[in-house]
Formats: sequence, C-alpha cells, structure tokens
Amino acid sequence: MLHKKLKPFPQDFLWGASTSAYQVEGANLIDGKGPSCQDIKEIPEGTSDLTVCADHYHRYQEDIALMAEMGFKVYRFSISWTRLIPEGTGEVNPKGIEFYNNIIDECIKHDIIPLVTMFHFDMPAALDARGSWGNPESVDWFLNFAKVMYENYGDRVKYWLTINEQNMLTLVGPVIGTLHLPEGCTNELREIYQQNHHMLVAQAKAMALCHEMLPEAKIGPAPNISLVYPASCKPEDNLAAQNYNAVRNWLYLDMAVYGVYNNLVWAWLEENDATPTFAPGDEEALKNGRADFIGFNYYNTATCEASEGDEEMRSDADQQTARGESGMFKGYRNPHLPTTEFGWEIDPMGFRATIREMYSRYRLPMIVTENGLGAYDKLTEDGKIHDQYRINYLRTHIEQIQLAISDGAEMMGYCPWSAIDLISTHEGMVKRYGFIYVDRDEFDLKTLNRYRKDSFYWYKKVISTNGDDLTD
Ligand code: BGP
Repeated sequence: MLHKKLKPFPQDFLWGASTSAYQVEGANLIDGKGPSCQDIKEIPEGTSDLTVCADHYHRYQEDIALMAEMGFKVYRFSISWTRLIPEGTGEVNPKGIEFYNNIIDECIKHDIIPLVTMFHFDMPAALDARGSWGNPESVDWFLNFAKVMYENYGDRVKYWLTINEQNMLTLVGPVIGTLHLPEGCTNELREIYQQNHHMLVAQAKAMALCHEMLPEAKIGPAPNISLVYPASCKPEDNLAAQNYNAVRNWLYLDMAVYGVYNNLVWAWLEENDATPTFAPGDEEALKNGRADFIGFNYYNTATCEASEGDEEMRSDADQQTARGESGMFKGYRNPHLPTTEFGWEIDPMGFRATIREMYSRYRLPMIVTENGLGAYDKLTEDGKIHDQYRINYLRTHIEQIQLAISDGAEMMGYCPWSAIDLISTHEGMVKRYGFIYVDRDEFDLKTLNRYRKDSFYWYKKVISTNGDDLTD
C-alpha cells in the first residue's frame, strides 16, 4: 500500500531499549544470587562467561542516567529469578529484592517507565536439577516467582512481559543453553513440547494472577516473531511457509491471545506422537490467561521451502536461521536479503509485513521488545564509536513501523536490543548491539567505562522528535 501521507507516531509512543539480567548485570553469584542454568551451562568456546558482563549490577545508576540522556520513555529489563529466590523456590533474597527496587526507582526518578520481563532464559539451576520446565511443578514454581515480583514491585511496575522468546527456548534451546532433556528420553519432540506446554500454562496463570493482584497493570508475552516467506510461488512452498509460521509464530500468539493450541501445530504433534499431556485444569487456565498487549522481538523474516520428508536438516540453526522439520518445512536462505556480519538476514520491509500480519490476527496493541544489529564495533582513540551501520539498520526499521502504523496497526512502543553492550546468547561480548559502548573485550575487562556511540546521539534526536526526524 502506498500512502500519500504517513500517520505520525502516537504522542505517548514508548521509545526505549532492552537488556536482560543474565546478559548485562554480571555479579552472577554475588549478594546471595543463586546460579541459573546460564551460570552452569558450557560457555561457547572463545566467548566470555557471565561473571561481569557489562557490570550493570554495580553501574546501573550511570547506565540509567545515560538512557535518560537519550530521552528514554521506557526501559525493558528482566528480573533474575535466582537473584530474588536463589533456589528458585523457598527463601527470598532481600538483597535481590533491593537491587530491582533500586533499578525501578532509578527509572522512575528519570521519568522512565519500567517494562519488566519476568523470565529471560535463566531457569534457576536448582530447578534445572529437578527437571526444569519438564517438571509439571514448574508451573507453580513460576507462579510463586511471579507473586513475589507482583508483591514487591507491582506498586510501581505497570507493564509486564511473561517469558522472553518462549518459541526460541522450544525451537533452539541448546543454542541458548536452556534445553533440559531427561536421561533416556525416547521422544525428544514430545518432551520439548511438554516443556513448552508447561511454559504456556505458567504464562497463562501468571497473566491471570497479574490481573487479579494488579488490576491497573498490563501484561503480555514476548515471543520472537518473524513472518515466514515461501521460497517460491510453488504451492508446496506456500504450505511449508504456513507450517513454519504456525510452529514458529502463531502457536505462541494463538495461546497468549485466544488460549488455544494452533491447529496446524497440534496436528503435527499428533502425527509425531508428541502432543503434550494436559493436567486437570490446564484447559481452563489457558483460556483464562489474557494478554493485554503483545510484546515481540523482531530481527528478520524467515524463508522456507517444502520438505519431502527425508532430507537432512541443517544443524547450525539459531534464533534467526530456520532449520526445518521433516515433512513440514525446510529453512531456505533468502537471496534477496543482505546479512549482518554475524550472518543474520536484514529485512526492514519484512518488519512491516510481520506487524501487519500480527495485527490482523490478534488486534491487540503491540510493542517491539527487541530489534537491532549485532556488530564488531570499534572504539577510536578519541573515544568515539562510528556505528553508522547500526543507525542505518534502526532507521530503516523505524520507517517501517511508521508505515505499519499508517496501515492501521496499533503500535505502543519500540525497544531495540540493546540499551547497552552486553553478552550475546552464544557469540560473546564482541557481538555488540548497544547505544552505549562498554570498554571491555571478550576476556580482558579493561576499564568497563561507558562511551556514547554515534547511534546514541542519533537515537536521542529520534526520540526528541517523536520519530519525525530520522536523519543523521
Ligand atoms: C534474542 C534474545 C536476546 C538477545 C538477542 C540477540 O533472541 O532475546 O537475549 O541476545 O536475541 O541475539 P544474540 O545475542 O544471539 O545475538
């Protein structure tokens, strides 16, 4: 659709950016924090561990002041489960409660709205040892954690996100360091989708509890949504794209919004003897969990072709590279899209297409909870970081949000990844995303001083003009 005149960003549009606890905080076993699955995982070779990260734990005041300087309206961060409850259940850690009180108060002091992710890839190690999300009790563990957060922070936190990228935990858990498979597991697919089911029920119950305990607050999911294109106009490829769209995207949003399993996914699970077992009350619980808005992460689209059912699927897939499922779809490299230095395709127009499709399916306001470019930034001798490539990436994506708004979609805000440099899920510190540069290398912690990148000044102007001026 060509627009003669674009609609402006809403006046109360929430400009900001995101981080997650285990990637930014460091201090991973300090002040009573228990280990999470991230602290006991095998660190990918050549990448930093999580002991220091960006040292946000000790420098959050400086970091939030820099966010305020950019004009942030919102800061999306996650709460570490094991900082609050070191063993995952039982004793609450007062120092952990205090730390997030400080973060929230610091945001409010600067007129920044805290947007809290309740779970970002960091299952308590003690609960991992008890089966992680595969244990039916995980629903209650999570609900208890949710209650502790609502009780302590609900007076000031009005926007909540449940589980970050549940779809990626399910699709590429080993890459993120989260998949827990019990010994002797004979049907991996069933095990994984049983874990997924527990997360879905946990999310639904946490949303219902939020509405009960904090009637003023709003809560939504935060999956990673990438519209899937067919590799060609062959009808077989189109069906494959529908299949992957269902498995990757709609399963999660159909559940968060309508409380039902996506029918294509269910049929595929049935076909593979992998349908999850429902505990008594699950069906009702899923129906009762109601998202008020949709948070979603977008990095690029996906493309796939038909699967004949007997081919080998690639084994190196991560969040943004489609693998394939025999007889359902097969990942395909889109030849029309450039890629980042780390091999992720770049597709701003696909952002608009994704937003349009989501809005026509779900009709809920949406906030972008991640979007961004990972690159090898360089600090110059005079303390500058010339990240024009990041500005280009962000600008072209913000343009597409405005086009999507002009198409009639309801957008609440934009929180790119990431506010500040932090550790990547599996590619270390050198894969930087932030507006704020952190002076450290993969293994050399250097000064940990903060520097404003070129994108910092650019984003500040974008925010101050409410998205009217996207020029350099
Ligand atoms: C998302 C995660 C983030 C983040 C981002 C970038 O999948 O929610 O935690 O890290 O992707 O990915 P990566 O760190 O792999 O570059």
